[in-house]
Amino acid sequence: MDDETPPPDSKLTRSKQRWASEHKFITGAVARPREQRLPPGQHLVRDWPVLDLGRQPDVSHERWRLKIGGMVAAPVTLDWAAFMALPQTQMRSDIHCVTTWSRYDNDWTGVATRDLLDLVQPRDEAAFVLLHGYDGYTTNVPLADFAAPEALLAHGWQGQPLTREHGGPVRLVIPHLYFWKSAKWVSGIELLGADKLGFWEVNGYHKRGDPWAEERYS
Ligand SMILES: Nc1nc2c(c(=O)[nH]1)N[C@H]1C(S)=C(S)[C@@H](COP(=O)(O)O)O[C@H]1N2
Ligand SMILES: [Mo]
Repeated sequence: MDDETPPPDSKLTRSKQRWASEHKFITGAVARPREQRLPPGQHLVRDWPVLDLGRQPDVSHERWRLKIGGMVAAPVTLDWAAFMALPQTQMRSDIHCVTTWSRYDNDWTGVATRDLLDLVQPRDEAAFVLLHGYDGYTTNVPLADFAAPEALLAHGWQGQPLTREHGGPVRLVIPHLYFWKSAKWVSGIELLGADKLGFWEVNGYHKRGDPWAEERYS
C-alpha cells in the first residue's frame, strides 16, 4: 500500500507520529475478561466513600491554578479558563481503594493526562510524577502510569461538577492503580527524573499500587 502513503504533514501522519512517540508510555496492561473485574481482596460498594486527611480545601474557580513543571520543556500554570479550553475527555472507569472497596462505572469528565503532557512536553529524563494537592497531600506515580490512556484530570462525575469532598474543582483519576494515587484538589504536577515518595508512600503504602497485584503496602 505504498502508493497510499499520506503526505508527511497530513493529519493522519501527525496522529501516527504521536501514537509512535507514545510507545514509551505503554504499561503492558492487558484487557481482562468480565469475570475478573473485581481485583483480589476487594468488595463492591454502591455508595462513594470519602477518604482524605480531614482537610477539604475550598478552592473557587477564580483562585484555582494548576502548575505543571519539573522536567518538562514547556512548564505552564493553567487557570480555570485555560484548563477548560483544553480538549475535554469522557472516561468510564472503576475505582479500587486500598481499604478494600471498589466502585464500578464512574463517568468522569476532564482533561486526559496525555493531552496535558502534549502541552508541557516531558523531557527524555522525566520518569516519575509527584502530584500535589491543595490540602498538602502528595502522591507519586511512574510517568508511564500517569500517562495511561484512561488517566485524566477530572472536574465532572456522572454529568455533574465534581464535589468538593471528592476533590473538586479538579482531581486526578488513574483507574488502574489504587485510589490513593488519584490526588484530590490537585494543585501541582511535578515531573521528576527519580522517584520521590508521597504522603502515604512514606507511611508504608506501596510505591506503585497495582490492585491486580495487591500492591497495598511496601
Ligand atoms: N489531596 C488528596 N488527595 C487524596 C487523598 C487526600 O487525603 N488528599 N486521599 C487519597 C485516598 S487514600 C483515597 S482512597 C482517595 C479517596 O477519594 P474519595 O474521597 O473521592 O473517595 O483519594 C485520594 N486522594
Ligand atoms: Mo485510600
